[in-house]
Amino acid sequence: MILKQRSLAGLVLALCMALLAACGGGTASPGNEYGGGGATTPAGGTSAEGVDRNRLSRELYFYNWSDYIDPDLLAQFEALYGVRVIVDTYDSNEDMIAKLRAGNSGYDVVAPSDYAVAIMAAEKLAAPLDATLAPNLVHLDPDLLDQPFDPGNTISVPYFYGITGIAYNARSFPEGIDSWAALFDTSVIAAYRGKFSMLDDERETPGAALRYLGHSLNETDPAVLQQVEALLIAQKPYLAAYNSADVNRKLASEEYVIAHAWSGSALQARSGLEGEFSGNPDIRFVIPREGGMIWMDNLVIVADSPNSYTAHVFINFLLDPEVAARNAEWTGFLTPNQDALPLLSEELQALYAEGFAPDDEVRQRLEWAIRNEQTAVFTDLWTVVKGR
Ligand code: SPD
Repeated sequence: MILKQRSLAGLVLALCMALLAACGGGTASPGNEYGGGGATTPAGGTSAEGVDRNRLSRELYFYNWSDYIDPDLLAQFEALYGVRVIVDTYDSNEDMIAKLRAGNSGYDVVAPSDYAVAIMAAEKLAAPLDATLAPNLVHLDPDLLDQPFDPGNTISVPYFYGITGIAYNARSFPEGIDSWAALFDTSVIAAYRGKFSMLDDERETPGAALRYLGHSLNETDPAVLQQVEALLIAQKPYLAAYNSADVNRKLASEEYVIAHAWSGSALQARSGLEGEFSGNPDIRFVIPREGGMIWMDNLVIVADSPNSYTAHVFINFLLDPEVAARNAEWTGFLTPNQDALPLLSEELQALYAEGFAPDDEVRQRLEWAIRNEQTAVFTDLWTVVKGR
């Protein structure tokens, strides 16, 4: 697929890494679930780029959202540093945080969304970030740093951002979609009963319902939340599932004709994922006129990570503009790396312009989820809705 094309610079980088691995004379390391095994550890010592190889662990455990890192980058990282990155995946901030709360998770790096960074900070689940170990921070867009959920970026580094709206198949909806009614109005959704999904997410799905009803997605007035609960319960019999895991695949295969989706997942449905599934050229993405969510996922080192130094090196690697651009091409999400933007392919930029990224007009209709004492109520609301 076009999104997986390698730039010339990327090819050169990969060749250099392969050469380094071949000449390193280090120990062989096994592959992981993404492949990429068999690379050799480069010789020890501190490299020219300032990494002290003697402080690197042999493995790093990355707990990440599904379909959210180009597997080739893991192989590149292993070839460069001799560190095998093991990736486990989750599909909601709450699932990830529950694992960390239990303690001894074994994970080194996680990717919480904005409001979830605030939860991790409050519960002391994150390790301090040492900016001197991540010089590539200079490549990030300053407008996306120093956010209210982590002033000064003391524990988090922007990874990707995105928007949440409706992905649909243009052959099923030739007139297009412009309202959340397409997912909530029971007189409308009856026509595609069992062929659509909502995100399995305690902030996203009540948030979409709130915007449909004309409210902020952070509204916590009990009377309004009663309406949200009623709307979501009325919708349930028509849903195929609450699904945050493989909406991309099910839209691409046309098992779903429409879905509540993250922008990058929708773009994956459109373009496919190399080695995983083929894209579907009829997939479109829209932020409904009532508005939707904007969010940012961030790299955070887990408080009890024994591999904090290696975690910093991994984060710094992901912040390299060439690496960040490749990752954005693969995932379809929006990179906060301003020096990666000129490296993005024309094909990806055309898809962004088509609606898979917000323009100035759409940005006016987007809202961030905020975490405070009041919004904690969404956990209870979601438990009630899921239990019905
Ligand atoms: N498949 C990757 C999905 C990343 C989603 N980020 C979470 C946004 C939460 N509002």
